[in-house]
Amino acid sequence: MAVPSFKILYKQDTIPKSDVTIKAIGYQWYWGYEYPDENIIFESYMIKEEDLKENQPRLLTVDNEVVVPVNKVIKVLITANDVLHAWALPSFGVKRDAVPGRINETWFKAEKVGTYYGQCSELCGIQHAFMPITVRVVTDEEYAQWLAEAKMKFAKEPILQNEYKKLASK
Ligand SMILES: [Cu+2]
Repeated sequence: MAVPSFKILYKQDTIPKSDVTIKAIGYQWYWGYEYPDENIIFESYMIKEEDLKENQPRLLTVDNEVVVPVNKVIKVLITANDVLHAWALPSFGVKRDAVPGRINETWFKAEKVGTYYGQCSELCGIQHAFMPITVRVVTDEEYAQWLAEAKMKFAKEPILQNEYKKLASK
């Protein structure tokens, strides 16, 4: 895994005022994500090898990536639904246990746009190695665009998701 070398602001104990909050929930064997302030909820599954497109790394590519804006403080709330998992993103110096019934917090601030990969780093069962973490860091404009679509596509309210499907099928 290529780890880009760039400076990250990282201190586990103090979480600065965050611009975006995301919640990561470990399941056997995938990650679920919520953007609690945006009413967004989705699941993130690894893409199987036979379904990868060109240049997509095996074991690390997911169907729905976490998308965050560059140069912003991202707070991550981390928990698990079933057994212990761990949300780890080495490029950002982030690694926190995902514990059922508890919420751990961390944060990061990515200073370069790009796609960053991590993996569950707690042995959580036979498919432990197949629940990657993929974060796409984008510009403010791209984030606003993604957010507008995600608010329908991944809406907590099923009625909005249905509207999205209708629009998308036109
Ligand atoms: Cu896991």
